[in-house]
This record gives sequence, structure tokens and C-alpha cells, in this order.
Amino acid sequence: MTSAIDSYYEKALSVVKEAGKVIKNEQYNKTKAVDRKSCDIDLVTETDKAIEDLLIKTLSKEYPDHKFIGEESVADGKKVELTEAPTWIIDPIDGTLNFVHEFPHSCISLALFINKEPSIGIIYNPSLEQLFTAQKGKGAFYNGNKIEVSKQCDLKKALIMYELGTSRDHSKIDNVKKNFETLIGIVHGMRSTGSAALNMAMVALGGADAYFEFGTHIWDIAAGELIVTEAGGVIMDPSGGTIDRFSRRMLVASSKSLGDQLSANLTQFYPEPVD
Ligand code: LIP
Repeated sequence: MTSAIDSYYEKALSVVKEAGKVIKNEQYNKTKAVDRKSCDIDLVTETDKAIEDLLIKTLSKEYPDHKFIGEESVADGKKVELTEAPTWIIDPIDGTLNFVHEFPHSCISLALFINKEPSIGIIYNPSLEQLFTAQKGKGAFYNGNKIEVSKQCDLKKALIMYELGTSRDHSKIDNVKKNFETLIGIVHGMRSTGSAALNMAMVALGGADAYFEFGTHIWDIAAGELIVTEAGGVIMDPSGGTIDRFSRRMLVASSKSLGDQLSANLTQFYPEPVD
């Protein structure tokens, strides 16, 4: 029998695929209308706005009582409110800087939270046809195939995702440099896609073992959280405690033990909670 969540999922997947066509159409050899947000490397394009618009219009027509948190609506002044009501959390293009540069690692990230917990997570990179999906309790999938985290438990053998972020604040840059310097002396390697959601997807896939970032927003991590945890991984605060999705701090890992080892080696950073 089809549940309400199954039908939300089917609808969400179809609108994400439609939005993916917009990205494919606009990504290559097109002049993009780009605006800066908080600084010169925090960007938004007309395509980000068009995709967010498409997702909100389609889903709110279908589900008039559902709520929305969307990156670009918040940038335009909408208040972030996560209540018990079904709430769609949208990053229309995660990896906007990549999109602007035609570097093919950007994605649509869409999650549905019910009672403040994730029920659906979808991450879709249309350029490389990478689709990561999860429904609560049903596992995580990459292009339809079930995926699992690596289960790596040893930081010394781990491949760690990290990001430079979209802030040029000196204390933030110093923190990125400090953590990079510490970790390259310990781990197997460090990688970065330029998209928080795709980094989380790499952990879910088992291609990377952990990812941390100071400076993410709820829309960057909402879909990835469910995809990672349904793949058997963990999400936590980079200090080792429980994740606070509004703290702009996150760490995902293939095991709790790896998350704790990574956390113990990080210099902490506490971004301004702008949500
Ligand atoms: C950005 C990311 C980037 C991450 C930033 C931000 P945007 O999202 O994907 O990798 O470092 O914290 O979340 O602005 O491209 O949607």
C-alpha cells in the first residue's frame, strides 16, 4: 500500500528531475546572471531562484498546508521556521560557485521534515546524473542501488571531506587552514567537491569516510543527513555532541568511533547563527 510519505517522495522526485533539466540547460556555455550575497564568494544566480520557485510552487500547489525553508527565500528576508508541520527544506543549487564556473559538481538538495525529523532526502546532480535518495527507515540509494557507508573506524586510514566555505572572514579562513594542516598529518587524504550536500553523499556512498564543516546552513545538510544515516552513518556536532541543525556546524562519519576521533582532532569554530 502506498503511504503518504511514498506519494510525497514520488512527487518530490519528479519535480527535482524537472528542476535538474533547468540546471542542465543553463550550466554550460551560458552567460549567467550572478549576484553576490554575504561576500564575493557567496553567490546566487537566476537559476538558483528559478529552481527554488519551481520547487515551492509545485509542492505547495500539491500540499497547501506544507511549509518551506528555502535558501534563496531566506536570503530575500523570509524567516527560518521549523515546526512540527511537514516542512520542505530546499537548497536549489548546492555548489552555486561550481555552477557559475561550469565545474560539474552542484546539485539540488531537497528534504522533507515532519515533526522536526527528516522523512525524505533527495540530492541530485544532473550534470553527472548522480541521484542520492532516502526515505526514513527504507535505506539510502544511489541511482536506485542501495548504498552503505564504509564503516571505517580508524582516522589514520580515513578519506576526509572538507570545504573552504563561502566566507572570507579571517578567523574562519584561519580555522580552515589549521584543521587542514592538522588532518593532512594524520589521515589518508582530504577531498572537497565544493558542495556540502555532495560531500555528504560521498560519505553515504562509502567513497569518503567523514566530512565536517563550520558554516553550513540547514538547507545544505537537511537531505544529506537522512541519506547518510540511512546508509548507516552518523551525524553529530563537530565537538562530538548531538547535532544542532541551526548551529551552522556539522560532522558526518561512517561510524561513531571515526566521528569521535575526527572531532577530537578538530579546532572548533562557532559561526554566527544567521538562520
Ligand atoms: C555552499 C556549499 C559549499 C559549502 C558552503 C555552502 P551554496 O552552498 O555547498 O560547499 O562550503 O558552506 O553551503 O551556497 O552553493 O548553496
